[in-house]
Amino acid sequence: MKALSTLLLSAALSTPLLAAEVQVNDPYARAVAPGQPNSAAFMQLENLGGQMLSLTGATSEVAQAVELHTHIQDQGVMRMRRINTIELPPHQRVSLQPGGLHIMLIGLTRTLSEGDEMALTLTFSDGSEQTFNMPVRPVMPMGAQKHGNNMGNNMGNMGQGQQQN
Ligand SMILES: [Cu+2]
Repeated sequence: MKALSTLLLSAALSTPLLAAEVQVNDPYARAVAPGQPNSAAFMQLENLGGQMLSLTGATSEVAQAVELHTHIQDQGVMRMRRINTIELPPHQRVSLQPGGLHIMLIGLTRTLSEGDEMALTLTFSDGSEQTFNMPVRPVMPMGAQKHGNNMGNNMGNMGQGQQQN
């Protein structure tokens, strides 16, 4: 829970106005090898309020574009697909995790190495924003520790299907 308290503190410092009633838990970004163009961020989003909300976008200085993505099964193959929103039902926790919903960091402007930190800003359907820092750490593809074949590496092949993640 140390990460959470650090997160809440940094969120409080960076957003003086009361943000959406969404609590961000355990955010982290995928470490990628130098030169890799893309990465992804994961976290749990908990809508503490009684109103339906959704995540409508995200930005970060570490990437030229930030998109909301999910994975779908397409004829037995996992593929990433861009989505416009991630719904956050009241009093529920939504997990963004490898192999599922995630925040795609496209066109990295710097290397994301294990131990780094990066900032991310989330925009919600009520117009509010939250900016917070997250650690960069290794994220293994589901079920395997294969090198050099993770989601970030495969973004350029998005139309061709994903074997990992
Ligand atoms: Cu993606």
